[in-house]
Amino acid sequence: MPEPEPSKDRMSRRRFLATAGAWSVSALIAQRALSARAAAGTVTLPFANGERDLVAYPQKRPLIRLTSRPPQLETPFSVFNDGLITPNDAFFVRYHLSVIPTSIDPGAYRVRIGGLVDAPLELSLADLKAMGDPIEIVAVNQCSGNSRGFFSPRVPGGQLGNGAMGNARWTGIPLKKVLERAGLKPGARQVTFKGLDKAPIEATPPFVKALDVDHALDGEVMIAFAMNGADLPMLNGFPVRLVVPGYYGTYWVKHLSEIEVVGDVFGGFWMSTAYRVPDNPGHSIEPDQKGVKTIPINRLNVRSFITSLGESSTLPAGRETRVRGIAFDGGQGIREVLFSSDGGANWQGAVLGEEAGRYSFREWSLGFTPPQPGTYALRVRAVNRVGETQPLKPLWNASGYMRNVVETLTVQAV
Ligand SMILES: Nc1nc2c(c(=O)[nH]1)N[C@H]1C(S)=C(S)[C@@H](COP(=O)(O)O)O[C@H]1N2
Ligand SMILES: [Mo]
Repeated sequence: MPEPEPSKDRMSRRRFLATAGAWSVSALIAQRALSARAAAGTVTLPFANGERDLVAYPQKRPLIRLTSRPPQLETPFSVFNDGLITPNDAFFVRYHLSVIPTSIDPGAYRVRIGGLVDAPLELSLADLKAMGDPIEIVAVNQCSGNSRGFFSPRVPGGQLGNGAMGNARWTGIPLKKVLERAGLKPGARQVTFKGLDKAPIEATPPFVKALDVDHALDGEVMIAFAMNGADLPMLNGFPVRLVVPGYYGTYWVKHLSEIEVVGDVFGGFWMSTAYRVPDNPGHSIEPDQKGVKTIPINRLNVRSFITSLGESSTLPAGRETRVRGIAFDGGQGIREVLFSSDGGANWQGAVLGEEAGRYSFREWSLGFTPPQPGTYALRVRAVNRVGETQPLKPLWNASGYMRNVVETLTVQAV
């Protein structure tokens, strides 16, 4: 057996490797952010102006590029049929501000906790990891605007297909532990989160998000340092990000560097103006409706997809095909998934796969035998444990958030 290295050397060597890795990654990101890269191919998302390049960024396989400054990348939908966990190199990327961190020295990294606390803290990654046993939660990170490109009438914003979501096993320290160590002062009402990315001009509001104190202390919201057992990819928030199980991705602040406890409802742009939805059960309005009260977007609604077949797939008539897909919600867990092969006239229950946790994608499958050759309109509709389900007609809002209509896939039996 090789002699174990003295721990100090081992530590510095590991740190060196991590830093060197971060540097080469950063150089590549900077380079690719600034210059157009040759695409590895193109895809056409199924709506007008849906042509996109497939581009490989550092630590990423070729993904569907929505914008290049900052990089915004969507996961090709076929990835969701490969397994319940979305691999790190296939995980989507969303940024708002164009100055993104391109070199992070994990040894020098600090997370600051201040505001209405007894003792402001400055934690290194080592401090954070030494705070106790890490927790692990499998959870879906989905962008509020996932599927926005399907909105009709169309709305401004990133015209995304269905790939601005992913399911990963997140490892980190509960935010509760960190806040308890700092000690909350009386009057603490919300906790705000900010990362390292910025806008090129001062006037653009920094990307700061907020959660109520009770939510921040629920023991599940975490400062995550690993994703699927590896360091977070740079583009997904290296070295630490907030993970808010069951909540839309907008709260999952990447490159988390500042946590502040505040005594009011935080009024920053990204909470008080952006990322708000109509305050009604479907979070929807009529396209011409004005003056509706809004609230900050919060929990994921119920969704389900067929992943093993695509639009215009063919399958054999008179023979069974195993149809497969995923379902998820904001954390109640999926109770059942219903399948229809006749556009929603008749429904039957699918078989659910094992539950990897109530925030995870849940697999479903069922045997489907098209009785004769022809066109079949396949639909799936999930129901969660409190009976919430997906609408049969699309709901609409002006930001293109929270699409969860029952989708229809038209396939041919031959
Ligand atoms: N620092 C930082 N964190 C951020 C954002 C951002 O612009 N900056 N965007 C948020 C939004 S809107 C989403 S959907 C998720 C996407 O996470 P991902 O890029 O790891 O897929 O990151 C969130 N965290
Ligand atoms: Mo998002």
